Amino acid sequence: MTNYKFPEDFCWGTATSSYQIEGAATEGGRKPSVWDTFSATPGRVLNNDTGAIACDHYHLYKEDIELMAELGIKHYRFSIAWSRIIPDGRGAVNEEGVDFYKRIIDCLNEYGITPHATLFHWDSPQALEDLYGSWQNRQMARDYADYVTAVVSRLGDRITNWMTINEIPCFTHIGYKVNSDPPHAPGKRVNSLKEIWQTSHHALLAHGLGCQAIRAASPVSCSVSLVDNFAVTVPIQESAEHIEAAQKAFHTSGQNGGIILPVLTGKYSPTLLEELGENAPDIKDGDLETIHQALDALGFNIYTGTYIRAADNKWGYEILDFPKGYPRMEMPWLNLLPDAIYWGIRHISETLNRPDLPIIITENGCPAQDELNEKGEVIDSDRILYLRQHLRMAKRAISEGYPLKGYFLWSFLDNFEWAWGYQQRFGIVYVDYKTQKRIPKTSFNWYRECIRTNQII
Ligand code: GBH
Repeated sequence: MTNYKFPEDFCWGTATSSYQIEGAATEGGRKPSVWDTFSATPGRVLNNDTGAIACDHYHLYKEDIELMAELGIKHYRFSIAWSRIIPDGRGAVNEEGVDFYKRIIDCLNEYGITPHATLFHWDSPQALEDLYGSWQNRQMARDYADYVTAVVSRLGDRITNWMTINEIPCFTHIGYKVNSDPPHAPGKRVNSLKEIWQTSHHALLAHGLGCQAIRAASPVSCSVSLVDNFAVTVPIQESAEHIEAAQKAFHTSGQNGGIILPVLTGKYSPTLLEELGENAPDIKDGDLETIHQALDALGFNIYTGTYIRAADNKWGYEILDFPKGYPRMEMPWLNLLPDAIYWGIRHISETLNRPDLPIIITENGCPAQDELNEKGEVIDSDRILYLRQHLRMAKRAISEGYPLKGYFLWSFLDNFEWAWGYQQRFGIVYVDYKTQKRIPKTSFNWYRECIRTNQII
């Protein structure tokens, strides 16, 4: 029989982020983030939805954590909102905001659920956008590091798993790119590709300074990681020439050459820099050393991938378009490609030659057209299909000896899906936004059984 068992110490979890679930946008001393401003601007978010109330997790966190305990997760990844901790972005710390996260962490610890905190999941203080254009300005990295020091010096006695930043390409490249669709906050058009790459360079610096700040402020030894959604190249056939093609393509696919490469190898991809020419970001002396910090793990957010084949051209590979009828989940970009979870892990270990680096799947999941049936259930067998196939490929990576240590399903609850508002549901728990009632979906029961038996069922 095929063995679908996971290692005894495998970490099963779920993930969420602050702006997507908390609500209480004006409570507890919080001030606006760029996402509050962006979603309040008509036409920016589908149906003009905003995160002002979201899942009201700010008030309902106890019930939510109780439900997590019922699910049986031993790990939970959430994010901390900068604008709760330092509402003006820099300067005075709002202790009431800190207290909210103390309550969350204490409650998780009571249930034996290990907290993992992402220090930045896109909701940067609006004040810094107004003051100096947030990620357009190098000062943002220093202000981020001060915010990190404020958090870790206050919460470091209760939590030891820190993730600096979630998905740099999203809030930089999709936040500032001309005509990006759908856009991300602040949704500002900058004039050149160089300015876009400059925003992600500043975010890389923030990550590096953030790592240093965490280690300096933590009262105990802790784990520090980055969460990235690097682009995954999948060989169309698993034969030597196509695997080699996928490896070559990995270095410059998506934003890989200017994000995951500098973080893990200390260098931007030379091919990317050459292609960018005068659009390459300004890199000051010492920046790459700051960015290339030792990490305890890499967080890998994985939803889809790209097929590659070997080609007789100057690159040695070709990126294959998806055919029109290719199977997709409920998002235009979400092509079903479970092999990408395996290849992503393998590319870090093998292609970037970092077999030493433990990998954690920090997000994996999909939206579905979830509906309550007459029995009041949500039978999301499409989500189970998606998750099961991905876990099988994750297990393949483990069986082949790659260092995959954990899996956080995105997401615990249906939530505010950025520019898609509430239309897209990613949860394994259904949220009735009118009543804030939580209804576990069929996938919740399936995942609970996987966790309980430590295998894919
Ligand atoms: C993650 O990003 C986020 O971390 C999380 O907050 C979010 O809720 C979750 O995924 C689900 O979306 O339209 O072709 O330009 C996902 C990564 C990167 C996927 C940008 C969509 C745009 C593709 N996203 N990508 S396209």
